[in-house]
Amino acid sequence: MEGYLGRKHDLEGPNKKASNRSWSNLYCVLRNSELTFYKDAKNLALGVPYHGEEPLALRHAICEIAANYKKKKHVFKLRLSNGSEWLFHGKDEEEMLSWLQGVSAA
Ligand code: I3P
Repeated sequence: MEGYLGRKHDLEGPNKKASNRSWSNLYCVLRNSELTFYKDAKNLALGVPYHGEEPLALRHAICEIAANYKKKKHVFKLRLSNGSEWLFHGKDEEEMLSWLQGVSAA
């Protein structure tokens, strides 16, 4: 699946806050148990990931609704096996839940 989501890097590793903590609206692509980010669909077509980032490996990742995050609605949290944590913001409940399902099943 693919589409735009807001993304915020919360933790770089266990108990280590991410340095860049701002929200970005990114074109997200979920394939083969990996989540890759692009600035937009054109950059996906060109094969150019956002800021040259490596895809996130979703095996052994944990994904759940970010119940503690109160500043936005429709946010879910992804914790990777390396301890890093990311928040993702969907435009509505339905979009958030379909990504949550997709990422959980990956
Ligand atoms: C961050 C930006 C984020 C904010 C974060 C700030 O500043 O304002 O939106 O997260 O707060 O550090 P900057 O853009 O200058 O990097 P929230 O939207 O979740 O508040 P935080 O450090 O408390 O996570």
